[in-house]
Amino acid sequence: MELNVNQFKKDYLRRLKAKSGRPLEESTVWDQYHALGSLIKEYMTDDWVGTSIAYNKLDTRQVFYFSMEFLTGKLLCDYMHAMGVFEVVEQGLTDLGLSLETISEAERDQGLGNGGLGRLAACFMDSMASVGIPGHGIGIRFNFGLFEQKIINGYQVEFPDRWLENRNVWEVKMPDKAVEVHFGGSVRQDYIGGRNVFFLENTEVVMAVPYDTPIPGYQNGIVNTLRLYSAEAKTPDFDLAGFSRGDYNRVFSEKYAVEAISQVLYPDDAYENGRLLRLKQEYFFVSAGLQGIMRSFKRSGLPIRDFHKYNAIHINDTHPALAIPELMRLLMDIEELNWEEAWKITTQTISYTNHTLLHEAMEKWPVDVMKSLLPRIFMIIEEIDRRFNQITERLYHQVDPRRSQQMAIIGDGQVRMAHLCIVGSHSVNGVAKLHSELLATKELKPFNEFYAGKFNNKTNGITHRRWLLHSNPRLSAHITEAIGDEWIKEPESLGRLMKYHSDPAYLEKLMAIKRANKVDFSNYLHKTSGVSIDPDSIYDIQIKRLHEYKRQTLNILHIMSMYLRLKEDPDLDLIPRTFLFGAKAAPGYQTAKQTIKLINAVGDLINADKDVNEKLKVVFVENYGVTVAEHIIPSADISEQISTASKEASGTGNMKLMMNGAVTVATLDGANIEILEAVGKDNIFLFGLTAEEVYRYTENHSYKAFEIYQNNPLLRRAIDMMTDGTLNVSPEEFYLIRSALLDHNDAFFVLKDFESYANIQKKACEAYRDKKRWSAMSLVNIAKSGIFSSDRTIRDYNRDIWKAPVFETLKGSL
Ligand code: NBX
Repeated sequence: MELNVNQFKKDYLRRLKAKSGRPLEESTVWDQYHALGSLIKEYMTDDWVGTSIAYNKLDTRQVFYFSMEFLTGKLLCDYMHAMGVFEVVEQGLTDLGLSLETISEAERDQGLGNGGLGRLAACFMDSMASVGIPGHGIGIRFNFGLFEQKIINGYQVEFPDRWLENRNVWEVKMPDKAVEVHFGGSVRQDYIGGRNVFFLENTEVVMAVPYDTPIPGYQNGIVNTLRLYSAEAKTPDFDLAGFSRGDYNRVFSEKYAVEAISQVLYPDDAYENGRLLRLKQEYFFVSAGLQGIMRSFKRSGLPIRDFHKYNAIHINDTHPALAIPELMRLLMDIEELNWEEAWKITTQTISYTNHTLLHEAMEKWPVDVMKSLLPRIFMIIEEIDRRFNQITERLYHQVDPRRSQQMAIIGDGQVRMAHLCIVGSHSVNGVAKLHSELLATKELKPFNEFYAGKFNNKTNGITHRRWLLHSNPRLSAHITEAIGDEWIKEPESLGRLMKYHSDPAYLEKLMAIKRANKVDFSNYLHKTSGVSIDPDSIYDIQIKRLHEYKRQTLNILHIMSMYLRLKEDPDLDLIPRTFLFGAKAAPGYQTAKQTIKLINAVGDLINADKDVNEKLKVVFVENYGVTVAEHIIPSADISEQISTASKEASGTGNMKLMMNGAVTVATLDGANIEILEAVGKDNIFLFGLTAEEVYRYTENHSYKAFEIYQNNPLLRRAIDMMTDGTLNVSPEEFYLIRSALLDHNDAFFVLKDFESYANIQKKACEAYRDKKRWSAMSLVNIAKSGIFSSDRTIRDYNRDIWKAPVFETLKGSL
């Protein structure tokens, strides 16, 4: 948009006064943030309304991305970049004696996600709008996002994330678009007009009230929508009689129970806890979202039989799987289509992404739970299952009679949500080449054989606008200076940086920028936690959820072994190194919580020991999340991507870090393999077992962790450090970690990969000594990161799966 500094200042001062009731001099930072947010949102309004009018007028095919999680983080600066007003606003605020940096810190992170899956959804929102695809998000407006983490005495302690306590400037409540969602009750069946008709009776009704947030594309005038539903008790049924009888407790506890649905995000990533409330959440937003889509589709006057031609619905993992039976229900019970018609529309509308191979993360719901919470939905699932079994039985009963049972949607008294998704959609994708291949050839092999062509790969990506343009302004400017700013819209043109591969001046500046970013981060860390780190040390970063398969344990055991070596030989020639961890553990995941304590205990020991603390430092950053990541990533030298091969579906932090010039220490897992393909083996440090080897060891039970413990003295001493009193803890403190490694044969091959990890770490340090070599490696990583932009990912999805139109702009279509 067109905006000059004077106009902005005038608008802003008026807005600040109106919103806060105070003049600038008396305003608080929060007043200043709130006024700025509300003004920016207003600047966006015409485009937002215009976009939705244009989509309707053009009868555009639209994409709806259903996700339990949207880990958006802060929005202010992203919005300002998208609208092209960043510099003007920054200048205007400076003129007024204010600081954009301070003001933007007042914004609360929208932390409605656990990790990769939720952040991916947020990146996709940005890329759909920027690429020009009519694509919207549908999810839940949780009152509490992922818990806030404090480290107290080395332990993780969880606190509620009250992100809405001072309101959310970006959202718009849409009460007229609220819909009813029904739970429980029973199904009555009638035969009317020659067909079976189903009615739900005596249900519990919950109102789903949408709150819309604008998602502006990058300087293209397109503004899509993220619609999050909040659960409210239905007012007319709110028991007034009970209320007037003075039965307040019951009345309020019912209201409370209804509203519990959108209270809090479940904090488990890669693990299904099977709570009833979780199933309620899943049906709640899926049903609301589909009813909303159906309502606006019907308003367009287009025939219901063409529903799939105008709507593409994508489900982010199995959490929104009930979209399949719910769409069937709406088409049959409300729109009066028959089964075959409804099935054709449903399967052609829905597509599904799988994000994990871990068995404990596979969603399964007991039949009796599903039946009593969602009786009509369960009937439909049973019928889908029955029809599917009929086909597979006919096909396989001679060759492999067990196969149709294996493939069934309902089995062992449970509904297998992944199977429902595969059967009820027209596309199933994994999130990196290796992951998609393992899905098709191992975990879901029978389905891949049955449905030729349904399985495909869509390698993940990240929005380079947030993760480079916005979070690393120095590097962005350095890039633009060299190759122009086309990369912002066409990230693969970052490849042009390759011509500076041997340009000493360019590389030197690149290293100077890294140094400056390291200073910035060390200041930030000092300000927020009091910890000092040395910008001249190597910043070695592992930031991600805490999970055994991600192997923070391997990293910390290696650090412990370095400590032991240094104690023996204080003159060991090591480049000073800062190991930085950021990670939240699921509150019920005890082994993960012990790992946090272990990292902190090792940090306490090392950081206080004068023999080693010139060369080693261990830092655990509290409350890791999107904003903290934006501060850390531009400063990283080494990116730790060390999951057990085959376990990390893709990873996306790996992409953010490479894009900011960090060099990766990696196993051949997830998208690391594609990073290797992009940068070449000289620009990445590889180690460890391959996925194939991991499968082989697991299948033939030939791995003996204890033997490695016995035969590698340094590793043994590192492991024994957990219990021998070196750390200031009781000997039982880390029993789960120790016993996972030694008594349960180390399911994640930490011991097996230790030696090759230690070797590659040595190589990485040697490479770092050679500044020229390192800076060239760093440059290659940046230059080759364009394919990991989510713009590329979104274009892939759209080309192969959604097939929505791509608009350069909507100007002129109104
Ligand atoms: O999805 C993650 C994978 O672990 C990453 O490898 C991948 O890059 C990312 C995006 O595709 N999965 C993930 O984050 N899962 C969850 O957060 C999750 C949350 C709740 C739940 C199960 C899984 N019940």
